[in-house]
Amino acid sequence: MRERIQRLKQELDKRGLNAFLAIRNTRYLTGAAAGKVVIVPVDGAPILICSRLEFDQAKRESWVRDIRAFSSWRAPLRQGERVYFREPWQLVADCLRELGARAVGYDGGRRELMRKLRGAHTASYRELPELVLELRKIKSREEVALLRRSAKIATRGMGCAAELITAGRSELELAAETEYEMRRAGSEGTPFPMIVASGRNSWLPHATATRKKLKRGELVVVDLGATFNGYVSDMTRTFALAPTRKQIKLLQVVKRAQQAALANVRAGAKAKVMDAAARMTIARAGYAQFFPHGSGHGVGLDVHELPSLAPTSNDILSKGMVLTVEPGIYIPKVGGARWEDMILVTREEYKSLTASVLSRICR
Ligand SMILES: [Mn+2]
Repeated sequence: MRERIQRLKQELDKRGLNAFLAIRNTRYLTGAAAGKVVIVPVDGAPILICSRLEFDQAKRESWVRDIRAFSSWRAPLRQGERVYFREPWQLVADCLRELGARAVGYDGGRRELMRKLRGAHTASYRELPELVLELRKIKSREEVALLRRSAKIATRGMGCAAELITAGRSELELAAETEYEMRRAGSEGTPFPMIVASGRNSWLPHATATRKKLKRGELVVVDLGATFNGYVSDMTRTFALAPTRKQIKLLQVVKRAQQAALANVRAGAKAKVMDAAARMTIARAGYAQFFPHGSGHGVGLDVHELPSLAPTSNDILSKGMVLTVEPGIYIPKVGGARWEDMILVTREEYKSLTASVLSRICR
């Protein structure tokens, strides 16, 4: 984590900035889930700013020594509490003044805080969200280990969902049982509301889970994720209950499209080439108009990170990236199918972090 700060400092130096305010990347840079802003000066130690009620947690979680808490009102303090009776933006302004920062980069977000900060400390502020996002693209070994654990829990959840796919069960019942199983297996929570989309819900790519019961003749899209030490996973399988021929074809094409994308993974390859391979497979089957999203995305502390696997992407794959590959086809009145795995890009190709859960796809 100190290395992340070092690399960020190099980027600041290159751009002639004195300091960087990270609002969206506090956990990545400091290790603290608690924490509002981290100030990284180009020379000197980072300062982590949090609310008073997060102070003890931030101290426990972070390697950063300089932790300062704010409180909007004056209150009696316990011994050892380092609390400034300031608004958050005032405390940030004080820190920047103390550092003599005249050129400050920041990672976006919190418009209100930035507006007030501009009024409280005069400096040139530059919004540079890509600075930390670029660093986050490549995962360290420790991060890969956590993502592997997270993916393993997701795979276990998917195994549970696979067992429960039966006509008569509701989408919500399936989601509840699966989430319970993942919690038991060590997940800190779902990074997004779990999707169980059956029948007419299956062709809505962003459906969640409803009281609707599964029926024969339906496709069921299950998209879920787990969280381990903050690192999330993302995996999708599509199940079929007494499917029609057309539904089976849909499933086969989507799996083939994923294989086509995966065949293009290696360090140095363009991300959009993976997407194009999946898109071409789907187009050849006559379904081009039914694939409205990208073919995948990076995963880390957030469920959608760089690289992006879309036709407009300029990302180049590198060793150490962790990403999902998830083509989908959604045909109204027929069904929706999506197939998603998480992979680690290696020098020559990739390693899958989610296991297959191939048995019992069709009932
Ligand atoms: Mn995904």
